[in-house]
Amino acid sequence: IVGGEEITIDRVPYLVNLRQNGQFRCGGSLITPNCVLTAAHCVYRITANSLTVAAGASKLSGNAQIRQVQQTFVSAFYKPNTLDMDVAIMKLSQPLMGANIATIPLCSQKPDDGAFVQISGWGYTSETNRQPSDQVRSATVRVVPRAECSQAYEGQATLTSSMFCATIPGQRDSCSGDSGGPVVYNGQVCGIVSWGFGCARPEFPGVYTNVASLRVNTYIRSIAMANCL
Ligand code: 4AZ
Repeated sequence: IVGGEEITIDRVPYLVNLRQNGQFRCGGSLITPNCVLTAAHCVYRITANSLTVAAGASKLSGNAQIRQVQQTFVSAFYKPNTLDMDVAIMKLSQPLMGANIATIPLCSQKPDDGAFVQISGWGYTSETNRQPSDQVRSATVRVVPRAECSQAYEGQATLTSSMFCATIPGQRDSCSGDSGGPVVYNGQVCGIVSWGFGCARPEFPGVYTNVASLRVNTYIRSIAMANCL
């Protein structure tokens, strides 16, 4: 997270981190005690048994509750080259519960243009300082109108209906390592950190998977219904 502030995990008890062979990789959101919502690009072509999920600790180095990932469900519509439909669900071997751990409901309506939404994670604190933050951070960013964001990325990347953009230009943004983590609005997870050109560059908003888009929402709910309850 670039800009924003250091927080403690009790402020974002649904935020978890994903590790591959013990090494921090991505964020995620606990949507039921045994399932985590994340980005497809965080788990694509990675074997589930190399992955663990950590919850309930503010610091990456802290005393977290850790669970094995039992199975990953990457959207069949995910396109690795464009990051269209960048959504996956991880089923855990055992439920996560206890102090500073809670689930968050799924969003059903995309936040309006101009709405302030909260991002959080352990990702880079600047584009150039290429290391995760040991302490969890959060920032408030503003949803950017689709036309404006499409124009910003014109000729370089395509904004699909499964994506939306948010930023405080030049000041606050998600960055590498925040991927997979939540965008929260009205107590619901409305976005998944997905991509962007650099971090907090004034001309390039952060891009998020639109949890409320019909295809994304249908996918998440069908996997959750069958595997997470
Ligand atoms: C990344 O590399 C990444 N500024 C995530 C989010 C953003 C940029 C890069 C958005 O995982």
